[in-house]
Parts: sequence; C-alpha cells; structure tokens
Amino acid sequence: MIPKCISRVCIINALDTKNSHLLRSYFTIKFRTEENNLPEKNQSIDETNKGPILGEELLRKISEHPCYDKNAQHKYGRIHLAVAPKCNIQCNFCVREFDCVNESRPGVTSKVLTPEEALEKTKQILAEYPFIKVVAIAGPGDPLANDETFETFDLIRKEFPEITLCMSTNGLMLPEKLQDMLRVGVSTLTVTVNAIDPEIQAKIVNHIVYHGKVYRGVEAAEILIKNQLQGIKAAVDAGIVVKVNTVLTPTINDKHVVEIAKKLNELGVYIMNVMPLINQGAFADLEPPTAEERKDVQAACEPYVMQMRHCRQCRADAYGLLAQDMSQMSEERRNIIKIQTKEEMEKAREILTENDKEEKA
Ligand code: CLF
Ligand code: SF4
Repeated sequence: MIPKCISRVCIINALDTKNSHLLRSYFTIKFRTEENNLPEKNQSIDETNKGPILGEELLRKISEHPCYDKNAQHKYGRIHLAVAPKCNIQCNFCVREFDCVNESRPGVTSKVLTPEEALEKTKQILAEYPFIKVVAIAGPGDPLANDETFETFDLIRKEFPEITLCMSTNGLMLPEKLQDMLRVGVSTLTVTVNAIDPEIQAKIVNHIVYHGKVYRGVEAAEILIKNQLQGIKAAVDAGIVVKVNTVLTPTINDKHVVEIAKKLNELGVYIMNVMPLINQGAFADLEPPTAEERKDVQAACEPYVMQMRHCRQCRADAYGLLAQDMSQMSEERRNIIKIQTKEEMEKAREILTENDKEEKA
C-alpha cells in the first residue's frame, strides 16, 4: 500500500530507473510528510550514475542538509567550525590570509578555534538555533591537512550523535584519511575538483606538498587528480554522500567542466556545485564568469550529475541558514532570526505531531 503522504512526484521519482538507488530506498524509508520534505532526487538523466544506496538515515540527513537539498536551505542551517588553518596545496586563486576559496568566499580569515573551543561554540549555537542540523569543517585551510579536524569531530559526535558531520577538502589526502573520516562519522563530503586533465589542473594549482615533498606542474596535478578521483570513489563506496565543487575559471577550465561532470557520474557523485571564480592571487587578472556563462555550464552538466544552484560561498566560520550567515550579524539581528525560526520550528513540530496522530489512527 502506498502511504497517503506520498505525492505523485515522489512516486515518479522513485520509479525513475535512472535513480535506482532511490527506488530501492522507496521500500525501506519511513515516509515523511511533505512538510518534512524528502530530499530532491538526483536529476541526472544519464543512466550510469552509480551513487550510493541511500538508506533511511542518509535520506534524513540529505533532507535536512541545506547544501544537498535545495528545499532544506530555508529551514535548516549549518555551522562551520574554523579549526583547520593549514593547507597542503596552493591554488592560483587563493590568497592564504583568506578562507579557502574552494568552498568559501574570501573575507578576513576566520578566527581559528581549538577543538575544545569548537565544541563549546557548537553547544551554545545548537542550543539557541535548533534548526542547525549540520556541523561542518571547511577551512580556513584544508581540513585533511589538520589533525584538529578529527579531534573536533570526535568531540562533536560524542556530544551530538544525531548531527550530520560534513567536510570540504581539496582531496589530496582523501585516500589516506578516509578511514579516519569514517571513524569519526563524516557522512557528507565535498571535494573540489577543478580539472581531471593534468595539463589543465597544472594551470590552476601552483604546487602541492605531499608526504613532505613539494611537487609542481603536471606532476603535482597528476598526483592531486589521482588522489581526488580514487578518494571520491572510495568515499562513495563507503556510503558517504559526495558533493563536488568546481571553480568555473574562464579561459582555464570552462570548456572542460562538462568532462568533469561525466566523470562524477561514473563515480556516483550525488551533486555538483559549479562555483564562480573569485579572482584574486595569481588569477587576479582573470575575469570571473558571468551569471549566464555559469548557467550554461550548469545546464551542460545537468544530464550527468545533479546541480547545486543555491550555494552562498560561505565563510569558514559561517553559521545559521545559508542565506543568513549569523557569524556576520549583529546580536540584535541574530535574536530576531532566533525568535522567528524557533516559531517556525514549533509550527513544523505541531504539524508533524498531527500527522503522526493521523497515521496511527
Ligand atoms: Fe559547509 Fe560545504 Fe558542508 Fe555545506 S557549505 S562544508 S556542503 S555544510 Fe554549502 Fe556554503 Fe556553498 Fe559550501 S552553501 S559554500 S556548498
Ligand atoms: Fe587555498 Fe583552499 Fe586551495 Fe588550500 S585548497 S590553496 S586553502 S583555495
């Protein structure tokens, strides 16, 4: 019997054979109401996407993740803990006094926290803003180049076992650090892949530091790409839901991005975020893409992997809803949002309780 809360769209999505992992999940998930929003399906129309099988727990996490499900962005928030200052590569568009621009927008560098300070901040913020469902580490450097990342996640998971742990990385250390990520419970992961062709990647990354040695040019690019792709595959196989960020850089990788999307399809990546270049550092003279150019690239990639179009290029210490970074707000404004959102949460809870009663009746 089909539960009464299922909409026609849900059924069509589940019966869409390109999303067989969702079809399988259809029979295992405890269906929720539309108010609670199931995650949007992966809309890629290529049939070969080998994404992970999404069980009930992962579907819940996606449906409450503001970056992975566009319907969640206005209801649920994330907190970024700036515990990872070091980076192991040098991107040509990065100025190291700023947050990692593979995930963030530049600003004054986020104040680096110790793992203990990060836990305290999380406790305080989650108590005040219960709509925050994701705790993430996204810089200001590369999370996998900093042991504090794992120490922090360990502390957070012990205190908040239900919370989604998210991370963003350049992927250089992904194959080696995946076991640590699984141990601490990371379930959503972003890897920045700006090229899968070493000649193109060599124009984007100045150098990498790998196992204590500095590599440059195509040699550096080959190591980086190999580790990114191997790491993504292993993460997907391990059940992590992977998002890929690609910085759209005119004259460098703009004609190449669709090739990346095809590869992501093969690897089972859940969603791709084509971000506009922020022109600084060695790329200060490059023109960022226009909104139209970015839209065209996203449309060309869409057949292969679902596209994220609501990214806010957050700071490495952002928290709140994506559209309302409370780390940048006055106390007064934060209080207004707190009250408004709590009311909304209460309303949502009432509706869910009513629905539960109806289902049981
Ligand atoms: Fe943070 Fe990134 Fe996790 Fe989201 S942000 S680590 S996936 S919880 Fe989101 Fe911010 Fe865009 Fe990143 S809007 S910059 S995509
Ligand atoms: Fe900068 Fe991020 Fe690139 Fe590291 S990975 S160099 S922090 S943009």
